[in-house]
Amino acid sequence: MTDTIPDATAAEPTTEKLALSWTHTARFLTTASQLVHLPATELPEIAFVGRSNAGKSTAINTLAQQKRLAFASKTPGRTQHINLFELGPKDAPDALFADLPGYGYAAVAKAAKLRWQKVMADYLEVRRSLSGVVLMVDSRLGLTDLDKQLLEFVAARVATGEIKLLVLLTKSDKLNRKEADAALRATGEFLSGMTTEDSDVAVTLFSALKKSGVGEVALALHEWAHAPKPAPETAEATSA
Ligand SMILES: Nc1nc2c(ncn2[C@@H]2O[C@H](COP(=O)(O)OP(=O)(O)OP(=O)(O)O)[C@@H](O)[C@H]2O)c(=O)[nH]1
Ligand SMILES: [Mg+2]
Repeated sequence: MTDTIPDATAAEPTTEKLALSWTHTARFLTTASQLVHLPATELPEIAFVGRSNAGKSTAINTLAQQKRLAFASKTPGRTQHINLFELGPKDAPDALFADLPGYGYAAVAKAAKLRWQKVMADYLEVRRSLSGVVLMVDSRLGLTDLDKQLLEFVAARVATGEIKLLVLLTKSDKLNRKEADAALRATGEFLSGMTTEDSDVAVTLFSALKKSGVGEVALALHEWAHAPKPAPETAEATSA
């Protein structure tokens, strides 16, 4: 493994290897239990969201090729705060990953559950730097009602391309080929309802255990983080 950090300005096309060396730079930045405590940032932020136990923290660790960057656990509800990770060169970070608390864990007291669902919804609504959402869905369960509610929150900004969306069907090592195809098809059908000319929406199988889908996902996130941002005037002009 080299320590070379990919140069966003390099002319050569980004390969999975380059993208993985970029995700490998992920380091802990800060943790916040409330939105107001999150640092304001101009860096594009990619949020990892999904039901409790869907594999969000494990996916971050796998992409970063680090064992204990984000805390993964057999106990659902492990991630209770919004944890931010910074990526890119140390002196010129170029993106943030946000590990969000999972939703839908039945054993959490109702008040706590509602509180976290609210934090989650508020985060998706107010976080200006949010440029991508990675929704982790247990491939054996598929999209649940809560996942669909979350997608509703961001649908308008996904349609305009302001927020990019990637659904990871996690723990795909637990499925056989036929089940994996069926899971991909069902999720793809739902997502086709959110897809427009301007949107960037995709679904893919992912296994931290088998390390499958890791390179493709790193590449997609690298592209999101390094895509040129349209100037606000241009965005207004095209919507007028
Ligand atoms: N077989 C298999 N198990 C996985 C995979 N990814 C995660 N897991 C397991 O699923 C459990 C939950 O993983 P986490 O990454 O902690 O899930 P989370 O979504 O961060 O959970 P919360 O923080 O509670 O919201 C752990 O026991 C992981 O080892 C995978 O690709 N394959
Ligand atoms: Mg977690």
